[in-house]
Amino acid sequence: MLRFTITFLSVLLLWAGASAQSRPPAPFGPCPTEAQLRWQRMEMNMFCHFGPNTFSGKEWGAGNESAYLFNPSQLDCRQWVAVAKAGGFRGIILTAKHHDGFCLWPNPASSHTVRESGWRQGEGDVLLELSQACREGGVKMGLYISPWDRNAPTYGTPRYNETFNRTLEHALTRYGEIFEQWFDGANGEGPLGKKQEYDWTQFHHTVARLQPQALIFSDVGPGCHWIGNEEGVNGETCWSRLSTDGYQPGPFAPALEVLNQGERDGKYYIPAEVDVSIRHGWFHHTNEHPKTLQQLLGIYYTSVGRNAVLLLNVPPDRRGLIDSEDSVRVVEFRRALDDIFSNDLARQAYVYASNVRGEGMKAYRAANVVDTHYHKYWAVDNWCLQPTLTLSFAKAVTFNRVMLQEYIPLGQRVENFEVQVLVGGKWQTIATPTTIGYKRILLTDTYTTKGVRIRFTGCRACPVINRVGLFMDNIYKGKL
Ligand code: FUL
Repeated sequence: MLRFTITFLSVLLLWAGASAQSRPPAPFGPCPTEAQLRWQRMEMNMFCHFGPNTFSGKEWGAGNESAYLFNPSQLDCRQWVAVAKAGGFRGIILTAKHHDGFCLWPNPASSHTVRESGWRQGEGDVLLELSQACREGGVKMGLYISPWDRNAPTYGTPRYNETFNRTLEHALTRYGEIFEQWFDGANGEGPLGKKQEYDWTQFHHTVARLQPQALIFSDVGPGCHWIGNEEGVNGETCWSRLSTDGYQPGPFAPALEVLNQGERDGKYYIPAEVDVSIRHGWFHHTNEHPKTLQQLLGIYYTSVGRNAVLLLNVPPDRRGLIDSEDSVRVVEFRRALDDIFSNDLARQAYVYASNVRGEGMKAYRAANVVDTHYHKYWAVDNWCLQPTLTLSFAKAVTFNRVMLQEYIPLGQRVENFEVQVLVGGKWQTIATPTTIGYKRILLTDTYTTKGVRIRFTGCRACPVINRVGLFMDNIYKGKL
């Protein structure tokens, strides 16, 4: 009887184990919300710095500029949207209010706005025009609203929090859906300047109440976070996690290095956003010129290629139009990306994995990594933390870029891996990177081979991979 019971129990345990493996892997650590996932999948958005600084030639206005300074002669937000679309940018974030306090919409909580300017007899509203153009063009709209305000008379007193909150309420209720609310951490008041204790809790509640799907950007999130520099270079290791309790945007943010790499054991899921300008400054200045195509490609690899969303600033000029120098560069950038990434050589591979979850269940098969369906992935059994994925080719392929994507709805799980190629019948290691996250693109030397192998050497939970790609880039000449 005892023997029978033990046998029965073992069968039951085995069965339970097997059926656990037939279910998808359990999420690991903090995971993205649906809004964060949607946002990460946008990959590239366009930033537009526009306001009195465009006309004064400054980067930080003092706040006492005449509202009449703002006077674009041919403002056309449809042209901005057209440029964004041509570049493959999915959203546009506009500086609705920069540090000088000037509002690009008739904000009732301020007396320094388009309403006070002579532009369109004070009847103009840039946010309204952008929201209409975005809706027509199928591009999402986001808002930069600077908490630091050099014009608001109440700045530096608790009353300013009320003013700022009303500003937010107004901007977030009149222009349709906002995908991202951008809070800048900059404050140049200096030791003798005004000190404002921001009521972040109230501001965040206001955004969540009025635009629940909007991601809040700041140095520390909570929706997405700054990477600690404005050069476009995210950390090679990048965890989409941060422990932000007790921290604030600005001087009370975590160390720049922490922002640049995220935190392996961070408490919250807060992915990285890379904000960088196509020009030297954030605002358009006639004596500046856009970055080269090579520089933009480098930025792509150190942002989208390192588990971040790229927010590229393309600033409108005094006419209220994007300069043709910039729009041409944006189009070249898109063409180059299409050229590099349109031919995924991995799709020709026969893919074999050392383990496939649930005794080789079709749903988790290795070939899912060369399928472009986002929600199809290769998964292994829970105990399998060091699997190997092999791509073999009937005809040798030549590549110098390796792209991997983890299926992040289940968390970020890979900590180390190796890429190998088959050379003269032997496996040769060509890269030993660390994290993957939503997307990682590796720049390697050029290899011609019939075999590529990914060895997962350090995983915090069984890896879940939804894409492996191999590409040949003949355009970017730089090294990262
Ligand atoms: C910084 C600001 O001070 C710059 O003017 C710009 O808006 C940039 C995106 O963020 O912190």
